[in-house]
Amino acid sequence: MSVDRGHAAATYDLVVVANRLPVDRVVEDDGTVSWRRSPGGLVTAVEPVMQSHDGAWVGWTGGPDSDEEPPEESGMRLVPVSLSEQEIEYFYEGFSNGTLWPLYHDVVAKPEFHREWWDAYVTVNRRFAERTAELAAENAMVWVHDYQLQLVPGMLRELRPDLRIGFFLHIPFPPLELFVQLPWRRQILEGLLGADLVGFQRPGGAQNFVRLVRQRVGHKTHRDLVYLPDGRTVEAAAFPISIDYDGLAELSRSEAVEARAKEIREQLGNPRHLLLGVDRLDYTKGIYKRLRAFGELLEEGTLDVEEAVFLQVATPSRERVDEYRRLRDEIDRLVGHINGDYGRIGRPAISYLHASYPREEMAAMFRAADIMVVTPLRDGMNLVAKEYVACRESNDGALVLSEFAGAADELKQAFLVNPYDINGMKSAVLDAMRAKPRDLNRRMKAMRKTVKEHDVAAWAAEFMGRLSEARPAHHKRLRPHDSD
Ligand code: GDG
Repeated sequence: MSVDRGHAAATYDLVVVANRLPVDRVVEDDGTVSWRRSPGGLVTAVEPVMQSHDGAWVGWTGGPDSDEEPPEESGMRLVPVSLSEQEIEYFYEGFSNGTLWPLYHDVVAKPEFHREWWDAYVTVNRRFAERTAELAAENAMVWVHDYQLQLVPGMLRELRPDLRIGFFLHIPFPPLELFVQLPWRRQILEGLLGADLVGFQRPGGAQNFVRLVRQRVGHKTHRDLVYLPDGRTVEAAAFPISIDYDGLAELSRSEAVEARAKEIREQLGNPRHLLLGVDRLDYTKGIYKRLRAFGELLEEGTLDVEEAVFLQVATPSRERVDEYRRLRDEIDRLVGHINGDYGRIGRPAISYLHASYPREEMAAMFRAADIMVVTPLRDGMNLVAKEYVACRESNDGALVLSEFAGAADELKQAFLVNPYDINGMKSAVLDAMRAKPRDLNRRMKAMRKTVKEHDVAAWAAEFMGRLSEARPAHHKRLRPHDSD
């Protein structure tokens, strides 16, 4: 129960802690400040749980030195954590996105290790932990999110041993052989072990974590449980994240979206096959290799622009990080080259959009596309694959999906590919183009059923349910005789 609501000393039964608050600060032309709910599944996911609890959300506003508190959103208090310009550079762009992000994604780019980045990571994690410790009611549940905040569970446990702490990692958790490159590997593992429940997208992530804890920290483990010397037990498990299936399916059925989907196809010259890619412009998403595969199909004459057009949306992302600038240049060059060689007047082979769009426009693109191409080199889950499926009311359309996306565990009826195998991707695209409508129908129906049944509300309920069963900190579990 909350105490002194609206007062500085108010406390909450449930506290969500994430790098970003679920709202963006918008300054209008006349200088007035407003807050806009930011797109993203996490708010939708935790909204129902938040409404039945008395909830607060702790996060950064996205700008420097701002601790202005936004108004409540969906019944939860939004509590800002302020970052200085230098912390944005060292903690966010540096350690989070220049060290951990590439290290956790199979080292597809080279992680950089800088001691001053690490120091900022510790400082900012401590700020999040301290703010959360002030806000959580006695025995409250705290749900910490993602790679930017891996030290928070441990720091919070020290400040508040009464709390039930859950942590969910949205990105992959790497195998031991890669994780051990990290000079601060021990501190990160100890940070995570502050939680009662550590959630991952795939079972492999949980296994990697438990193996590391056993081999590198020396704790006893049994299957997905870790036994700590103080008698606490930490559980590691997979909770594959999902989308608001019903909400998106409904939007995609609207007349406006249907009309817009038709218009998009017309504007692209009504090709027989419209291929679509939608990604943040990130080197993990495999955009370059995917477009190369398409370019080769045109080069060989297997396809031509009259029959197939590729629409690629690349949402601007992390533009101040060097590696992202380089990627943008490389893709610009490749698209220019393919369009220069194979496009015709009014008919580029690739329609490349470096911009972000409203939800309705995204739904219209999903409805318009015959083949959705999702080929990350590594991805925690990939929500775009699930969103495409939710928009295919007529059970048509094909999904070409990387084996290395978490979504491949559930979307088994997709045309699965190894995104490093350009020939393999070319064949999968051709298979998808040539598949019989009956085959596509069968595949899409099965995938829609999976995503509908396992939507984001189910995901949040499962995680929270498991966390609420976690033993309180003082409760000692019996240890097994053996560990594995
Ligand atoms: C991380 C993990 C994991 C994209 N462009 C626009 C737009 N989007 C939306 C998509 C989708 C979301 O952003 C992107 O989610 P993804 O899952 O594809 O990828 P990440 O951003 O890398 O997310 C990932 C996820 O966390 C959740 O745990 O699945 O593996 O890397 O919803 O539709 N939305 C709008 N306009 C755009 O231009 N409105």
